[in-house]
Amino acid sequence: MEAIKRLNKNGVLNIKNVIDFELIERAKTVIEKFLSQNSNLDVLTTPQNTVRKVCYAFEKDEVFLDIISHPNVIHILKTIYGKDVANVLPTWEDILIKQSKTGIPVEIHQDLGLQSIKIGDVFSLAFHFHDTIENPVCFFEGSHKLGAVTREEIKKYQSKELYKPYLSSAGDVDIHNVLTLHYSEPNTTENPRYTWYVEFRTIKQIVEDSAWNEEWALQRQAILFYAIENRKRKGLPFEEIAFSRKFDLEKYINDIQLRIPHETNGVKYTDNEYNHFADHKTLF
Ligand SMILES: O=C(O)CCC(=O)C(=O)O
Repeated sequence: MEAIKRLNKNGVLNIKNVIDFELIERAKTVIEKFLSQNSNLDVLTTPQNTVRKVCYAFEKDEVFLDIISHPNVIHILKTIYGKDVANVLPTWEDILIKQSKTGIPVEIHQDLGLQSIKIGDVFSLAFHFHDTIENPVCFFEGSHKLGAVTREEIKKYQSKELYKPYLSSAGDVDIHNVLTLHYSEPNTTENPRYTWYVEFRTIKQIVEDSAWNEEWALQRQAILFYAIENRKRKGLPFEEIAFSRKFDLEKYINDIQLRIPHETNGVKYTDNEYNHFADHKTLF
C-alpha cells in the first residue's frame, strides 16, 4: 500500500525483480529475431533504418503471454486496481527498441494518443529486458497532477532538471501514470535497451471514454484471460483474475486473436491538441 501511495504521489514507481532471467532471455531472443525483418509492418524504423519499435508483441511469441500473466504481474494489477482488476485489459503493447549507438531519443511527452482522460487513471507497465542505467527513462515526478498538457503548455516543462532518471534493472517493472511527463536520451552507448510497454485501462474507460467499443475491450481482455489459462494448461504457477465478463471472454478464447489492432471500426489516429510523442502516429 505504501507503494501505491508513492505511485499516486509521484505518478511513477519502480518495482524490482518482477520477471526472472529465463523470461528476460526468451524475450530478448524473440525481439532480436524481429530486428532484421525490415519488411514486417510491425517493426518500425527511423528514416535511417534504425529499428525503434516492435508492435503487437502478444502475437509475436508466447513469452509475452507468459510475462503478462506472471503471478507477480497479476499481483501488481490487483494492487493497483483492487476489485476493479476484474474489468482491466491491456490496451497497448509495444516494445521500444533503443539500438546501441543509434537508439532514438524520446521527446518529453505524456502518453496521450487515443487516451482516456475523463474517468480515473491510466497506467502503463514498462518491462525492462536490459538494465537502463546507461539510457534511463527520466520522469517529472508528480507531473501527472497537471492533467493533460497541450502542445503549447508543454513548452514550460522542457528543463531537464525537472526530471529524474529511473535506473532500473533487467526484470524490473516501472509503472507510470500516462499523464506523467517523461523522456529518454538517444542511446549512444555500446548496449541496446529493449523495454516492453503495456498499458492498461478498464472496460468502463474504453466504453465511456475512448474511441473503441465494448467488443474491442473484451477481445483485448480475452488475451489476458487466455494468457492465464495458458499458464494453467502448461502447469506454470498462476494467479487468477475473477473477470466480471468471464462468460463473454470464454467465447473468445477458443479461437483467440492475439493481434487486436488499434485502427479498427473507423478508429483512426487523429492529431489532437495534446503533447503526445509525435512518432506514435506511425504506430496505429
Ligand atoms: O523507454 C523509453 O525510453 C521511453 C519510451 C516512451 O516513453 C514511449 O515510447 O512513449
